[in-house]
Amino acid sequence: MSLDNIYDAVLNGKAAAAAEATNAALAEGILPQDILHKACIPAMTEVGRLFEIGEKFVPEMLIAARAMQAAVNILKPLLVAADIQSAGKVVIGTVAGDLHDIGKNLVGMMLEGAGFEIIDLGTDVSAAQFVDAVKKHQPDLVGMSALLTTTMPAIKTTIDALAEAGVRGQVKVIIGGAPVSQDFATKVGADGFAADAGSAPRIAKTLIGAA
Ligand code: B1M
Repeated sequence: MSLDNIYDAVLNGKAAAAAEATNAALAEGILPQDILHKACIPAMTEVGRLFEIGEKFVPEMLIAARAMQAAVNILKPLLVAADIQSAGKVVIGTVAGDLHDIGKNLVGMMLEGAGFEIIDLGTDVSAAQFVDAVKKHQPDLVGMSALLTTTMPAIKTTIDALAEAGVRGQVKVIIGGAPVSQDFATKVGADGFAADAGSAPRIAKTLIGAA
């Protein structure tokens, strides 16, 4: 059955098979939102769970995310046309002075896999750019990634800038990156911390009350 094929293809990181099974499911008349919610998202949730318990690793998570992307690329125009509600909108970026984006991209893909709409600001994103993006896109969440001990303070600078601009109250802030911890998140006033891309969707949903 096509949904099982899509689930297996995403779980095992087979992009071509995921695309083929998605097209087959659509041809069978399965709704795009059912393909997303009953095959793609459960598969990525399982990938995240396996990553959290150490049974999958970063490369496997990346290829699973790419396989899911292959399915989502087919579904996206159909979902937009059907006006499916997203799980929430996330503005995400790597903070000022920091060019590391592999982890941030992975988190973005996992969030997208969980049904979030992602606005990716890229790397070296200044506090002002985050503020402008919040004003422009009105997201539910702001996600910040920092990989350097020297750029971690930019997370606090950005949170402070959101407050100064009067938009801190309208978003939840989730942060992560190798040197970042829950303790640091608490100190700088972030709402949440995710240690890895596997747990990020669960924590993001909890933060906006969509868990
Ligand atoms: Co750089 N680098 N790097 N680097 N680099 C580190 C981070 C470093 C630990 C290496 C080392 O010295 N051992 C070190 C930092 C030391 C420190 O600050 N204490 C370091 C350094 C020093 C530097 C430069 C200063 C080197 C130099 O030029 N002298 C320089 C800085 C450039 C800059 O940013 N301004 C630099 C440059 C680079 C490259 C450009 C060469 C490259 C980045 C390429 C890219 O990202 N496109 C690079 C890389 C690849 C690394 C290492 C080797 C790998 C990072 C990575 O991608 N990990 C790294 C050493 C290491 O970590 N072993 C290192 C895989 C990735 C999946 O994990 O990013 O941790 P990670 O993301 C995880 C979690 O942290 C979490 O989920 C992800 C997936 O599970 N997460 C979030 C991340 N963001 C999140 C956001 C969330 C939630 C969870 O919510 C929004």
